[in-house]
Order: sequence, then C-alpha cells, then structure tokens
Amino acid sequence: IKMPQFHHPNDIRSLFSQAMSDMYRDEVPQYGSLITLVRDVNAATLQADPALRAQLAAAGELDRLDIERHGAIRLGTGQELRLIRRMFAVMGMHPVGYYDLSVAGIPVHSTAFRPVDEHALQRNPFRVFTSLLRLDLVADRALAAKAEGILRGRQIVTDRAQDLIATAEAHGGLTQDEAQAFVREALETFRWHADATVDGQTYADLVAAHRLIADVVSFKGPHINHLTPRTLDIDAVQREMPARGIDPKAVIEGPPHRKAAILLRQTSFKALEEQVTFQGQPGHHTARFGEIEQRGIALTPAGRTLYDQTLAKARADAAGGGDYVQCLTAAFADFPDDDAALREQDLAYFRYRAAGTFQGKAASIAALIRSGALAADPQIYEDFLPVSAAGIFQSNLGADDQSNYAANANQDAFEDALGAKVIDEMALYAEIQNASLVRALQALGQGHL
Ligand code: OOG
Ligand code: NI
Repeated sequence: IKMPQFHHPNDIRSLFSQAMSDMYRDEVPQYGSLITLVRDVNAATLQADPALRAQLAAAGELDRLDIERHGAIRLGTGQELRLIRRMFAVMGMHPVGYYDLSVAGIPVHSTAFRPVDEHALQRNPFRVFTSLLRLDLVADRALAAKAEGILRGRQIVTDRAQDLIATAEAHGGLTQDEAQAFVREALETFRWHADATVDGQTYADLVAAHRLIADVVSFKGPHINHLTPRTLDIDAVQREMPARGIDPKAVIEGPPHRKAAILLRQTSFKALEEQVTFQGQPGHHTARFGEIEQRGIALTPAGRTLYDQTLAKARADAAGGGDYVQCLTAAFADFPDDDAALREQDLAYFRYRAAGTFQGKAASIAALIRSGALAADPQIYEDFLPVSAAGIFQSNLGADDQSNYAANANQDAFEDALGAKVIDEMALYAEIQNASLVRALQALGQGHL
C-alpha cells in the first residue's frame, strides 16, 4: 500500500503564522509600522554588536529573527476551547501552562498553545496565548446568562475546517493540499468582523460589566487581537515608537534591562478605536493592538519564586510613590546577573553540549565546565508571565476599567473545558536540560557523573 505523504505539522504552523501575519498587517496598518520599526532596531543592534550577530548566526537564528513569535485570542465557551485545541494540535501546538488572570481583575484564565519539542520550537516557535472567558465571575447573573445564550449560538470554526481537523485526527496528518485548505479555513476563525452580532444596548451592558466580556461576546468569532515580533532591544523600540506615530503603553512589562536577560520583556501599542456596526447602527470598539517581546533565559521554580518576589517588591515600592523603572531596577539589583551565577545557584535552565575533550574521570560537572569541555547555553523562556499579561490586557482594554475579582484560579475547571491537561512548562525545560546533560556527559566519556 502507498502511504500518504503528510505535510509536517511544523510546516502547517509556518504556513498558518505567515497567513495570520499577512492578514493582520492588512487589517491593522499600524502593525506594519511596528514590524518595520522592529526590523530597523534589530538591524542596528546587530550592526553595533558583531559578537551577537555571530552568535545568532551560529544558532541559525538570523533569518527567523523578525518573524512573529506569538498572537492572542479570547474564547467564550469550553466547547470553543476544545475545538481550538484540536485545531492547534494539527499544527503541532499544544496547551502549555495555566495562567489565572482573575487576580488582576480580568475575568479569564488562559493557556499558551505552542510547539513543545526543541526541534519544533527551532523550526517555527509560533504560539497563541488563548484565554477563556469566565462568566462565573460576573456578578450580574442575568447578564452572564444572556452572554452565555449569545455565545451558544455562534460557530467559530467553519464546517470545512472542522472536517479537516477530523481528517487529520483520523489519518494522523494532512496532505499538502489538505494542509493548504486547512490554513485557509482556519484563518476565517481569527478574522476581524466589523459587524457586531449584538445591538448597541447589549454591547453597552456588556462593556459596563467588563470591556473584555464585550470583546468576546459581541462578535462572530475570536479575532486575533495582536501579533508579536521579537526584538533584540526592547528599550530602543519603546523609545522609538512615538517618533513613528505609534502610541506605546507606559512601561515595559517584566524584568528590567539586564546583562543576562531573563524570562520575557514586553511592550505594546495601545488598541485602536475601530468603526463597528451594531445591527446597522454605527459605533466603535477597541480591541486590536501590536506588541513586541524580548526573551531571555527560562528560570527554574527557585528562580521563578525569586523573580515573583522581586517583582512584587518593585511594584509595592512604585505603588508607594516611587518611579516604576527606578523601583524595578533597585529591586532587581540583587538578582544574579550572569549565566554562571544563575547556573550555580540553580536559578535558570541550560542546555548542555560537549565543547571539547576531558582526560580521565572528572570530579564534578562544575569541573567539566571550568575546563571548557562542557558548555552550558541558556534555554530561552518560551512561555508567558501572568503579571505581564495582565498589564498587556489592561493597556489594551482601556486603563479606566476598574474591576476587582478575588483571586480565583481554577485549573481543574479550565482543563475540564479544554478536554485535556495543560502541560507543565517547568517539566519541559527540565527535560531538555537533563537530556542534553546526559548526552554531553556520554560524549565526553563522563557517564559516571
Ligand atoms: C492577551 C494578553 C496577554 C501576552 O503576551 O502576555 C499577552 C490578550 O490581551 O488577549 O498576549
Ligand atoms: Ni501578547
């Protein structure tokens, strides 16, 4: 029998992220300006730092530097979440991590659909931060019931896309023709619709409950609300935005600028006011924006606890009247800021490789590293940060939105809706670290360690 030739999920993901990028640039022209700015800043950074250029070139990073790293969507029901999980699985994207945003007054919880293995991440790292609306947190129960009714009546994935998802599941993949049709159909789910499905009064009621609820409930589907390229110098992008006619949010989320970059730094431009019709009546809605990210090393649970504590201190100091950036820089002054310290204190994840030879039996891994035989490269953080995500949400929802929900994480309910467990991101980094160490030690003849 002839085996079908499947289009690799990594290739389907690449087709998809390119199609999303083209669509979004068409829909939100300012996003095109942001891409140009990021390209200019990245080019200038590489020109000024030949060592960095050489390092990125060696790692095969240069040609994919400017491509989008992530996007975000917001879903209305568990059924939608389950369907989207199956859709992303066709592209090799799986739910990693659980993010509770209710602590920050945003009635959603979220995961990131992303590639999980090293090779897939290398090939195309595109991921989608996916939030599920939590109507259970809405105090006005009548409004929550109305919203639920509206959401029940919509179909966010086309019939053809649903057929192709089922085909991929039944056959174990999609042929090239099927993959192309799948990407075309999947795109429809994330398209912007300027015609709201609700009337103006319903929209106003939903906005009064929370802007985010209005954004999820009032439209035909979960429009992609931003795409995010990666920059090598986020401080420069933040500084340059106004000169390019782009209005940035006030501060960069995440850690301050550091020599050894950790986790994730993000900034965005404010959401645009767009013309919308509410059953024929003209109005407007703000939802879509652009974001930039700069990624650093992934932290271990110990490193992450230290990060969370340090950030909380900075925020408390700033809330007490200090300048935010100064408080942030001061709080992080004690956070180890070089790879060796991060590694020795087990604060960050690395990938090991044999970089030379070693005669005899080494006494320790540290000795192998000191000798230069064993090299440890930083593992890049591939996930998100809830406090940062809350800041991004808030800046694009409009800062005047004040709602407070009690912290109310409910990972079980999220996984029930998802129809699967989310993958623990720490386990993924630990696995890559351990496997690379075992391989490197074997290559060096140091299996005893
Ligand atoms: C998602 C905001 C979070 C990020 O990069 O942290 C996010 C949203 O506004 O829907 O995209
Ligand atoms: Ni984002």
